[in-house]
Amino acid sequence: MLSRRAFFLSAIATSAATTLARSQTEPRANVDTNSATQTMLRLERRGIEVNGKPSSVLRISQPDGTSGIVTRSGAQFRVRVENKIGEPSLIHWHGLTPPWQQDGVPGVSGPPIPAGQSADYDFPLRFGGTFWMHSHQGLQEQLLMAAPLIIHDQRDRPDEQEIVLMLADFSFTPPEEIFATLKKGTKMPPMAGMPSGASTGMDGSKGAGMTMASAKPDLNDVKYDAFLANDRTLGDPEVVKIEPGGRVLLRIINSSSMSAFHIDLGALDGELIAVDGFEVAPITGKRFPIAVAQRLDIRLAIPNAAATYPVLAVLEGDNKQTGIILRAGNAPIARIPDTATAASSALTLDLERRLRAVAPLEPRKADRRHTLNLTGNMASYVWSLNNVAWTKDVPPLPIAKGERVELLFVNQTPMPHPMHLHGHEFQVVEINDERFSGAVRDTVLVPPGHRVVVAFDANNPGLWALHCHLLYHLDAGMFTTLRYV
Ligand SMILES: [Cu+2]
Repeated sequence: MLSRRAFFLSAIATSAATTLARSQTEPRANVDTNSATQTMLRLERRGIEVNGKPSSVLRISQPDGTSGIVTRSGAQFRVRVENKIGEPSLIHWHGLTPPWQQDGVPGVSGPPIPAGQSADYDFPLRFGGTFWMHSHQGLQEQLLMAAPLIIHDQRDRPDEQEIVLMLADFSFTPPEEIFATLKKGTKMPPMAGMPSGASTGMDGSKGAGMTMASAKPDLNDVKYDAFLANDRTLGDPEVVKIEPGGRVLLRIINSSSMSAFHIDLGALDGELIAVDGFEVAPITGKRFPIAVAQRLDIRLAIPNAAATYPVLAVLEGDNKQTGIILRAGNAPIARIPDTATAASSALTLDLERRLRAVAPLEPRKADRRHTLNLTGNMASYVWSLNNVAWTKDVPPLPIAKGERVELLFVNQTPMPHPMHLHGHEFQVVEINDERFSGAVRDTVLVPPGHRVVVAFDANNPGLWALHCHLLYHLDAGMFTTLRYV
């Protein structure tokens, strides 16, 4: 019984904020029911087959079967979520900036939607881009309770074919069992027994001086049965028809619970034009890293000939891969193995350092800086921020409306952590003590031993989650909140 979500949700179930937020989650009084239609999203159970074996998972889809939502910048996000999975759930709109009561974090933004009930959402969409939605309840995300949330805007080209590529990690083992196994520590991590108060990175080094060669990060602590691209493996991949000589916009979403990848475009050069929905000065390449919860928008110019172009995602630190196949004309489709010829390295910040926001934050001195040491104990699988594993009694980080706030993430553990702030876009402004005007985004990777600073404007008052997006780290306590009015 206790295995489910451990203390994370049981602790917040009784939170006082819960009752307050309940009525505010359903702002029906403000809804102009005449002028805009409401999109229905159903949370449902579904069966899928992975490598020929059936499995029961979850989904977020419209009554016509469409997964997630495609909408436009400037429109209202007017949605009703119906919970038909027979247990409580709540959906987070990852990367959006709704009023805090509609952010979809159980016990922080509001209570979960009880089985058989629904909740309404209604807020304006401030910007466009590639976003996504996922359950923030317990370990439901591991059961593929995630979907694209695509917001078109003036950047989209009418002559461009849009292709969404959702990546996920999949296991036939129930998530509660995966979590229990992690807590038992049957896997021998390099840092087993590291005390939770340890203040240095692995091998004692810290910050910029550390190289990946001297300090092998601890990756992939869950052994997955498959990696999915749009719910399929390379044994039976999605084949997308494209025009020879045409243009393609790949919207890649890493909805994995725990897995980071290198996108491999093979023969094609891609132009990276946005990360986490926000425009960057274009960067051309064939390989792009994507951490958990991040998104990449990549433009492709397709050569004018019949051919197939696999778009692959290779697991970091491993050779397992997944992907889809773009097919121009009637080219024959070759089978792609689900292991790459060479293992992929761990993700680094090499690309992050090169990214430059097209619309950076206005230059301004920070009014406040919070340091968040990313801490944990591999052996007992307790993860924390500043050595505090989150409970509802942890006080929110204080900030004030109108402030420019900086968050300094210092990773003192041997694992990389993709850090996500809710309700605000932030800008990456410093890596290992070097300032620069980096990407605007909502999730940033902090590799072992690294120091990353992000800046944001406190322009959306409320109680907001800030956490590692690795599902089992988040559930184990690498989570906190910040609050302002
Ligand atoms: Cu983490």
